[in-house]
This record gives sequence, C-alpha cells and structure tokens, in this order.
Amino acid sequence: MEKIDKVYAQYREKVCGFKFDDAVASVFDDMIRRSVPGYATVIGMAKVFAEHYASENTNCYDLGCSLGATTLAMRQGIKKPGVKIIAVDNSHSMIEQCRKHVNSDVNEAAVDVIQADIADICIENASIVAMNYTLQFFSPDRRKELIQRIYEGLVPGGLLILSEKIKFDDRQQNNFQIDMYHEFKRLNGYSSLEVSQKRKALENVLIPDTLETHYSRLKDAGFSRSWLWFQCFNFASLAAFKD
Ligand code: GEK
Repeated sequence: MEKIDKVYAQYREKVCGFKFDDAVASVFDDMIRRSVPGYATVIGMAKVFAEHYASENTNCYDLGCSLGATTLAMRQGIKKPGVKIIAVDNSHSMIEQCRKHVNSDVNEAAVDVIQADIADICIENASIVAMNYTLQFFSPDRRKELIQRIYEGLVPGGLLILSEKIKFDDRQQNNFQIDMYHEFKRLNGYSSLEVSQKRKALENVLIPDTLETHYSRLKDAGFSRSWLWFQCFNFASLAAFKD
C-alpha cells in the first residue's frame, strides 16, 4: 500500500533542514508526486527519451535517482543492446529502496545502483544523463564543474535532461509562480502548515537558479543546444545536446 506523506503535518517548534532520511524515503513517491508539478510527465518522458537517444553500448545515468523512478522509466524505453543504466544517490535510505524496486522490475537493461555523491562519480560513455530535481540540492559553487563533467562524459549526440525548481529575476513573476505553486500543493491535499514547514525546511537546502543561469552554464560547458521542453510554474525541464 502506498504511504501518504505526513512528514510536516504536525506543528514543529523548530523546523530543521530537510534530509533524505528513512522518514522521507518511506513516503517519497507520494511526496514528490504531490509536490512537483509535472513530475509524472517528466518521469514518463524519460522512457521516450531513452527510446530515442539511448544508443548501443553506452551508459545512461540517473543522477540523484531517489527510489529509481527515472531509472525504471528509462529502462522501459531502452531498445538498443548493451545499454547500462547507472543510478546514483548519496542517501542510504533512498538507495536501499531503489535497489528493491530495480530488483522487482521485469525490464532487461543492466542497472548499477550506486550509493555515492554525484561529485565523486566518473561519468563516461553516456548517451543520456538524466538529472531530475537534483542539481538544486548540489552546492551552487560546484554546479559549473559538475555540468562540465557531464558534458565531457557524454558521447557526441548525447542528451542531458535537467529538471529543476527555478526562480525568476522579475519579482512579480517570482511571487506569482511561487503563490500558484503553493496553491498546487494545497490542491493536492497539503495543509498550509505542511506547505510552510516544508518551505522552511528547504531554505538553504534547495537553492534554485534562474533559467538564464542554467542556459548560460550549459552553454559555457559546451552544450550547443539547450531547450526548455517542459515548465509548470517554478519547475522546468531542459534538454541539452552535445554535438
Ligand atoms: C526522481 N530524480 O524521482 N549526490 C547524490 N545524490 C544527491 C546529492 C548528491 N550530492 N544531493 C542530493 N541527492 C528523482 C528525484 S530528489 C528531488 C530526486 C526532490 C539526492 C537526494 O538524496 C535525493 O534522493 C535526490 O537527490 C533529489 O526523479 O526530493 O525534490
């Protein structure tokens, strides 16, 4: 039975920084589906991207794989022989459950599930790198170097899918997108208390960039084409290609 996210349902005297621990991992599927607008579309499309862009004898990376939703979607879509998925997360709680999901999945492509920091892994021979809602948790001053390593690790024609919470330079737009995003969460059954305590927990933990910052970082790394293919409020997904 799917577990319902009640992590921030009770009033807390002190709200500590958000952690990907057992309490979060055990309700994560419900949490992310009710908290990230367009999550089902973005994950569902990982299957389609894999169908089109996972090429023979290459690797597909899922950076910040959590429970393995993107990994399993890509695995369903892989058509070419010799493709291996490398799923990486530094949370022990997430990786334990991700392994269980991968082991009970029936699709055939090889999958390595690795507990590691994405700063420390080698990215090589990649036709796809999916980084869904993970860069936002990575130290801002190391993001440029990580994107550069992803670029270097992609084969020519390779694809980076980068999904993120974003912010906006225009204050009015930023307020509008955030307000409507909070309404989206209430629509999905979160109380005002849950919304405000979660927001507090994510302060200084989830640090969003603007779309402009993403585009210029991708360009500086060498990506010749970066396109917005999905956006709902302050959540966006980009497809960036290495020529
Ligand atoms: C999905 N992509 O379901 N190294 C490795 N993992 C990290 C790091 C790091 N430095 N920092 C954070 N994580 C998934 C959802 S969730 C997004 C991704 C969210 C991991 C962290 O442990 C968590 O599992 C994941 O990145 C972010 O499509 O919760 O909003």
